[in-house]
Amino acid sequence: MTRALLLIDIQNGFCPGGNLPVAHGDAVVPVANALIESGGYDLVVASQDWHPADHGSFASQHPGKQPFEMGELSGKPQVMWPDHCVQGTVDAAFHPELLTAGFAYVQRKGENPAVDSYSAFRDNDRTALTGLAAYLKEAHVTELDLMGLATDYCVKFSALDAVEMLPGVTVRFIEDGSRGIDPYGVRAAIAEMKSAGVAVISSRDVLGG
Ligand code: VGL
Ligand code: ZN
Repeated sequence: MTRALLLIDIQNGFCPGGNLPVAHGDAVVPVANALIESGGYDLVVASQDWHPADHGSFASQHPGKQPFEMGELSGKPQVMWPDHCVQGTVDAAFHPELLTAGFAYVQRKGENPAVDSYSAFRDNDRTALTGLAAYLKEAHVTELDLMGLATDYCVKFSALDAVEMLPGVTVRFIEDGSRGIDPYGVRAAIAEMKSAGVAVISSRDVLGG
């Protein structure tokens, strides 16, 4: 059995003070750190939203569009986001208190300006793969727990892709280690993950006590 922890987008941009803040996004940091230090995982990997400054998911690239409105990107419906997690900026850096030193692998995503990439495994158009599935297969991961930001976007799409792209791997979503953008979206995302075969667990299930 090889257990991996996948930390999704625990970056300044999604924490209070960031450009696309998730309510209480920083509350996931102590949960991640406790899990990292628990010894419960053979490896810890992370994803990082990593956009060029002119990324097509940014409302700023679409004249007349406001953040959080629906728009289009490459002919497909796309939420217009505030500029966020621009490559090399503080907004794109991991939260400063996150224990990153032991990360075995970091998967950056969202670098193609013409397509968004919520999932850490592939672009939203489901054609371009990141290297994450190949990495986890190579490492013979059999149990994958994931958590982070945001539950209703990048965590959900990563969990669904993990089930689909890593056959035979047990995928679990750590609910208290995640926060979402929209409360209704979070509930729907959890239901969707469950029906896809993702187990919903608490960090206590890993830490004990
Ligand atoms: C995310 C919206 C845009 C996320 C990333 O990490 O959930 N959401 N980019
Ligand atoms: Zn993004």
